[in-house]
Amino acid sequence: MTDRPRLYGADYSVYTRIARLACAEKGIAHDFETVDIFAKETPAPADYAVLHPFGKIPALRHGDFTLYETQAIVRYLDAAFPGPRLTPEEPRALARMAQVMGVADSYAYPRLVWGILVAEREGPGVAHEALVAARTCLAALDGLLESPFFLGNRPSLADLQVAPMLVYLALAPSGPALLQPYPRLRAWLAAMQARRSLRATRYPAEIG
Ligand SMILES: N[C@@H](CCC(=O)N[C@@H](CS)C(=O)NCC(=O)O)C(=O)O
Repeated sequence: MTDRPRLYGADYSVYTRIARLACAEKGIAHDFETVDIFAKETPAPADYAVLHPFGKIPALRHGDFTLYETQAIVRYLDAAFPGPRLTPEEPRALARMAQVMGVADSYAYPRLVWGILVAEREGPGVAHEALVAARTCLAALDGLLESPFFLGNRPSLADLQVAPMLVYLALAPSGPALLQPYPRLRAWLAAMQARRSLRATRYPAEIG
């Protein structure tokens, strides 16, 4: 298949960034079309509902093949394109990768991005329960981290799934204090942020 994949999403979006990171890590040339799902004045184009019936970002088109759900997108990109493999073959490593990605989606995204960053920036502030929930999540991620990467010596899709969430957490007013007890996780995040892929996909909020 020779068509360039086309990714639909927004530069501020955690999940769009995960897909863009997969492209960047593998060197996949692609087209990017902004779909600003939160913009009231410029809503997603009417035909976007065909690409994503749940109205979220990102979505991917590759030739006549379309896909939504970020884990599916990054697994497809990793399997269908050349470049460094981001998925291990060994059964336990593969299971661990799936576990970390599941933890990211089920716990880190709601607890760290919405429960802390968005609550502090836009909401009434962070409730005690939200801080407890965030700490539980960070402790679990720290426990799963096999430095230098989640699966040990090689980066995988697990690193790409978690990094955009922790980048946002670190930008929240209480983010640094929440991360403070976890030096290994902080070192991992700093190393991830130094990677070319993360530098090329920075959130507007990171730039200024
Ligand atoms: N399960 C989806 C989640 C995607 C998602 O939540 N994207 C956010 C932006 S980072 C979104 O589109 N939010 C819009 C909304 O919830 O209305 C995936 O893995 O792709």
